[in-house]
Amino acid sequence: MDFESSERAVGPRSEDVLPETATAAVKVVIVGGFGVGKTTLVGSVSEIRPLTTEETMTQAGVGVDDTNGVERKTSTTVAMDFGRISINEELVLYLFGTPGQERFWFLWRGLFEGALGAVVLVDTRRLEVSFDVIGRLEERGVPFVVAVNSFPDAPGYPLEEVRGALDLAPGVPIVDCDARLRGSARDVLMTLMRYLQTLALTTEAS
Ligand SMILES: Nc1nc2c(ncn2[C@@H]2O[C@H](COP(=O)(O)OP(=O)(O)O)[C@@H](O)[C@H]2O)c(=O)[nH]1
Ligand SMILES: [Mg+2]
Repeated sequence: MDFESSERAVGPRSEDVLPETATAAVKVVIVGGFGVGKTTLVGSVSEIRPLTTEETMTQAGVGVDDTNGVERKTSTTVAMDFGRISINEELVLYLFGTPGQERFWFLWRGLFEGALGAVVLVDTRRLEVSFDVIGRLEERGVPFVVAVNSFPDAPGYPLEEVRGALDLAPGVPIVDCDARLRGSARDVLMTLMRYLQTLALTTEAS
């Protein structure tokens, strides 16, 4: 194999290369309880091969990770997901998905450094998982939007009911999504970007 072809074999794919027009990069964190679809969401919107540290659940996780309602789930993200999406020619989002299990909370240290905002993914079958996650974002003052991931056997509560159950502040956007669909996952990120813009304008005005 000559040098050139081996170079090509290990080099970046064209879609992995950041366009030269990109001038603004924003860090966004995707959080939520176990099995709410974080890895799925990052995977469906990312234009680079998402980096994921999915691992088959081992005995260590048995009885620790709550698999109620997610019985078919046999893998779990042990560290994090990473992906990238260009919103337009200038703006690029870097997505960091992080596990919601309490035993991984040490990973949260530093994770929100430089993060402009977060998406909290929720599953209506297990809303309680999201309480702590939301509380932690509020403590840190990280703006977030809530995305309700629709699972077929999940009760379809009206969004306003979910908002009430999660005790969200009135301005916090809440939307439905299907994390498996690129368009839907992208809409969630657009909702976050619009919300961040509104917050920035409000701060400027005051
Ligand atoms: N029906 C449905 N299944 C989903 C959706 N999002 C994720 N899943 C499935 O739910 C399981 C957990 O998703 P995963 O992304 O691994 O969750 P994570 O632990 O938050 O990273 C996987 O088997 C996914 O295929 C969704 O929007 N609808
Ligand atoms: Mg995951």
